[in-house]
Amino acid sequence: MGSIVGIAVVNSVCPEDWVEYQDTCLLFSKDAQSWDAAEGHCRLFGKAYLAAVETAEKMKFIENILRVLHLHWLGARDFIIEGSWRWLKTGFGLTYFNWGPNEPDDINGSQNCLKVLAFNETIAWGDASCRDRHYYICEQA
Ligand SMILES: [Ca+2]
Repeated sequence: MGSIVGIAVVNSVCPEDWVEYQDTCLLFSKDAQSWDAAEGHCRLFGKAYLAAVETAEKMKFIENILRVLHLHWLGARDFIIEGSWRWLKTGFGLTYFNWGPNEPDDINGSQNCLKVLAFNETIAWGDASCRDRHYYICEQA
């Protein structure tokens, strides 16, 4: 009676409310901001930046969380050279892509920020006006 059958030791390296992914911590925001404001908010959270998704595995991880959430900003833009998307995290061009159908479409020539959202059943990427206010994903190395 009353024996202890197991003790779960929570040993996450991430702050409260952040989720651990490999060597990084991810925060899914509870507020909606423009891309620039979102980036500023991530910076306020220590050494965080808008999240980069460099691999299909990481995208899968984010997808599983986003199935129940709204669309979010990710940390890439093509505002310097149209169509040349770069991660804020590294400054490097994207080598992995996960565009949704007919994306990116650069509507009105003014969609230069990366969002992740649901296209019917699929979670994928689109471009959006950087001034739009969306939830966002911060990443802390
Ligand atoms: Ca664009």
